Amino acid sequence: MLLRVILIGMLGIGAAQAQDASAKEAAVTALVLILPAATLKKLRRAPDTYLANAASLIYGFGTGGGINAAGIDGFIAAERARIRARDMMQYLAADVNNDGDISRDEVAVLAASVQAGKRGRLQRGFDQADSNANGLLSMAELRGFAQGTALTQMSAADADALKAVLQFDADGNGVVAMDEVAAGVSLVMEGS
Ligand SMILES: [Ca+2]
Ligand SMILES: [Ca+2]
Ligand SMILES: [Ca+2]
Repeated sequence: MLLRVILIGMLGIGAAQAQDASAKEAAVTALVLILPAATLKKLRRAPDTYLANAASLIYGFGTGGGINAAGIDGFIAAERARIRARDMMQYLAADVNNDGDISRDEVAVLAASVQAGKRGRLQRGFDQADSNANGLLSMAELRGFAQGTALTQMSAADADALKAVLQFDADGNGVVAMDEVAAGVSLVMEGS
C-alpha cells in the first residue's frame, strides 16, 4: 500500500513531490521491487524497444489509450492463435486430395517444392505431429502440434512478462495508460 501511495505521488501531478529526491528514490525502489527481474533487464537494456512494444500492446489491444488485464489476456490468446494458424496452414496446404488428413506422401510432394532447410523442418514437424505414428496427420493431431508451437513461442513466461506491464498502473485504476508506462520507465532508467 505504501509503495502504491509513493508511486501515485511520483507519477501524479504533485510537482512538489516530484522534486523531492527521496520520494523519487523511493518510487524507483518500489518499481524495481514489483517488476519481474526479466522485465527490468529487458527494460534497462533497451528502454525504447520496451516502450515501443508497450505502445503496440496498449494501442493494439487496449481501449481509450489504456489496457487492463483482460486486454493483455486477449493479446496473448490472439498471438497463440496466430502461431497455431501459421503452423497448421503449411500442412493444410499439403492436403491436395482434400480428405482432411495429410499423408506422408502429400507432405513429400510439398517438401519437394521448398528449400532444403524448410524441407527438413516440414518432415521433422510431420513426424512430431503424427502422434499415433500412422503416417497420417489428422486435424486433431495437427491442432495439438500447432498448440505446442504456440505454447513454446508464446510461453507462460512470455505471458507473465506481458502482464508485468500492469505494474505500471500508478493510479491503481486497473488500466495501464501509455503515460504511466513512460513515467515508470523513465523512473527506472533514472534510478539505474
Ligand atoms: Ca489428404
Ligand atoms: Ca496420425
Ligand atoms: Ca492507471
